[in-house]
Amino acid sequence: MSSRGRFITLEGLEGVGKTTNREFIEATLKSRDINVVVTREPGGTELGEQLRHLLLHASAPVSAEAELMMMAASRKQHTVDVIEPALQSGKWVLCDRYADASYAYQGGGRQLGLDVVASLHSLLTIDLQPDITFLLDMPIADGLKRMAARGKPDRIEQEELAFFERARKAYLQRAALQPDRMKVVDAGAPLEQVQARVSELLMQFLDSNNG
Ligand code: T5A
Repeated sequence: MSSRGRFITLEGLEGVGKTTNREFIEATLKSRDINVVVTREPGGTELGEQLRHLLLHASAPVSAEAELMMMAASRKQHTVDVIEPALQSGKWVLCDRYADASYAYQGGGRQLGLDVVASLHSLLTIDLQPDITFLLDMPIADGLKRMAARGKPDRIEQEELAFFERARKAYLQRAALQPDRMKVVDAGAPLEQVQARVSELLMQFLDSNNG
């Protein structure tokens, strides 16, 4: 039986460079002959992608609670259908956002509270923890400026600055509580510097995980 794969996640607010760094990490893992499944949340399954469309483009109002439930529904399906089977078969999984995003955006940003997010995850038995999380962090206004260059904002990107400030605070508080897993990277630096830091952290992780 192959040994269990590793679960790597990328987190951070809008425009911090998750997609850019996800591609960089994927290329590094592949150069080491690591079989990696690349996926994202919300999304990653047919149901999850349909929920993602609703979450980002719903024209009718979405309550904070409904938003959390839809994120969690996407996560449960994704975990059961894609992430767990891949890890169990020895593949590594690289995921653009996972549960930390719900603590940040719904717990912090929407002010539902971290306990509510934790209770829902517990109820749904979503207890999988990433082995390492890259939290890309930078001032919110700078990330939103990067996103603005890409066109029309989606439903969540249209939120007020205070919403993102609360989400950023929740991310950083969570990282402070779990420093071994959550690695905060300064995403406001030039891309070469960001990738040098991501690379350094990834190499340390690979060295300690036989990658
Ligand atoms: N959400 C998600 C919740 O509320 N709760 C949850 O539980 C979950 C899972 C998902 C939305 O859903 C919310 C959070 C989000 O609002 P998304 O598409 O995953 O949406 O999130 P976005 O943050 O919108 O992701 P993007 O793909 O749009 O942005 P990225 O990936 O962070 O940024 P990226 O890599 O596309 O880079 C943006 C631009 O900046 C440039 C890139 O070239 C690109 O043009 N760039 C840099 N420029 C200068 N210097 C650097 N260092 C740069 N790095 C990248």
